[in-house]
Amino acid sequence: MSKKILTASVSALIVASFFFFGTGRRASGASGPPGSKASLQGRVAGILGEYLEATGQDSSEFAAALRELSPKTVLERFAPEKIQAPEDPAQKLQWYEISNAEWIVRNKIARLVAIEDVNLDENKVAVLCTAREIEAVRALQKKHPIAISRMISPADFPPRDAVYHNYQETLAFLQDLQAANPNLISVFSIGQTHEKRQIQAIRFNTTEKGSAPSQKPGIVFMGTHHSREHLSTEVPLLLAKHLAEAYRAAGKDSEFARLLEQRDITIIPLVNPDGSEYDIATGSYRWWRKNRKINGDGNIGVDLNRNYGFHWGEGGASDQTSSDIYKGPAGFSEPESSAVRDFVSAKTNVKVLLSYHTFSELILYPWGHSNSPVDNPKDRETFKKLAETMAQWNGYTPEQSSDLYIASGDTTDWAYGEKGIFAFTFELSPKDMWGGGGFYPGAEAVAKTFQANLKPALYLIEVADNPYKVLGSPAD
Ligand code: 0X9
Ligand code: ZN
Repeated sequence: MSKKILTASVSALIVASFFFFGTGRRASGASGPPGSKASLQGRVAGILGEYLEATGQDSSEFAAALRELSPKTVLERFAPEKIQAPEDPAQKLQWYEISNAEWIVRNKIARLVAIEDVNLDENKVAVLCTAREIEAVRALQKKHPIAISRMISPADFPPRDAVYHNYQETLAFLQDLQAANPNLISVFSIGQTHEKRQIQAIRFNTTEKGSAPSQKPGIVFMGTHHSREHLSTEVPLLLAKHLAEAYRAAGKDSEFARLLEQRDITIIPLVNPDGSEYDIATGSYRWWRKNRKINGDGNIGVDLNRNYGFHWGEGGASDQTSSDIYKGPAGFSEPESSAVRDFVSAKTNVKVLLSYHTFSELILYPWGHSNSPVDNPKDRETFKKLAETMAQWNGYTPEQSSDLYIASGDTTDWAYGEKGIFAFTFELSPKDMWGGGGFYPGAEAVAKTFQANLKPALYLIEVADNPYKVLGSPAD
């Protein structure tokens, strides 16, 4: 077996394994009572079998090696979080609202717990503390007429990952950028999710704002189709910040200012806010992948990267609502994928698109639903050239999506197949589970991964006027 195939197979198996471990409900190939060793082995074998069948790859040697791993080893390698000790309830932080908190009493509270927010008009504060700490605050009631009530915790990342942005923080981040750069930036919603959250977009265009059409060459960056891939929100957020700051810092006649003045750039950092909030809502990650569609049979969620309506429902997508790769009842059945479709369809100036995912350190280009390369030889060469150039900077592996595994209904097949857009999927860091943290690579991954991927993003912005120029020949 060549190293290339082994690499692709390992990546695919890791991802397939997460489908199972992420929900504990992927049933294919299961045998034995749920949770038993036989059941686990059966499911691992089932997932592998499905993958090998879908890709038609001859990986019997690799399959045999994997089947020899004990379920415990599989858990340790692929899902270490699942075997960590449960959290100590005494340490669990909870939000409380304390009213009648005048200045004097606020100072007494501040000596006992962390005051996170103060509402001066209503004389109330929000605190985040343990049950024991709030009892100490309660003792102040002997002298002061304060009232204490529990608040529903806003979904948030565990403290060690506080650098990541939840839904509210993402909106605030974008709005702050707009407020500081009104000539360059506009922020608007491209649609609403099942749970009525906004799918927010930030646009960099020195002349057109909001959803107004533009003649300038367009490019779209997106993040977090998959809930647990939070790093894929952070990288586009930092890209937005970088563009704003670099534009302000650049002289009026600088090359960078001129580039931004001639482009129409949209960044949609959080395509699946319902899923991503659900993933962090308990304070421990839930390994959630899909959106939060109520399927009506007790199973929740559609895989948004199987729901785009181009070759929808072919290989590598499931019709089982319980599956982590459930394709949905129809192509574009979901508000999130439909919002992206409508937004991109309206922007006929878009030539390039990049959808960030995690993880495996790959640069993927169409097709993903088929092993055949794209028909048009010039497009094929352009995809390859763009991917290989970007790979020099981030060190990722450039390849056709189907080399990873066949999957239909993804964003990039639709964008290229229906709209002729040069569309890429980046699988960001880490490269694998061993040492990298998988879907949850920690705070230190954010700046590093952004830095590694800045040049590729700027390059795509630069070539968006005519991607064929990378071939050194005139446009069609
Ligand atoms: O399976 C996916 O949707 C992507 N991988 S992830 O681990 N982020 O879930 C890869 C999509 C690449 N596209 C195809 N292989 N068609
Ligand atoms: Zn993904």
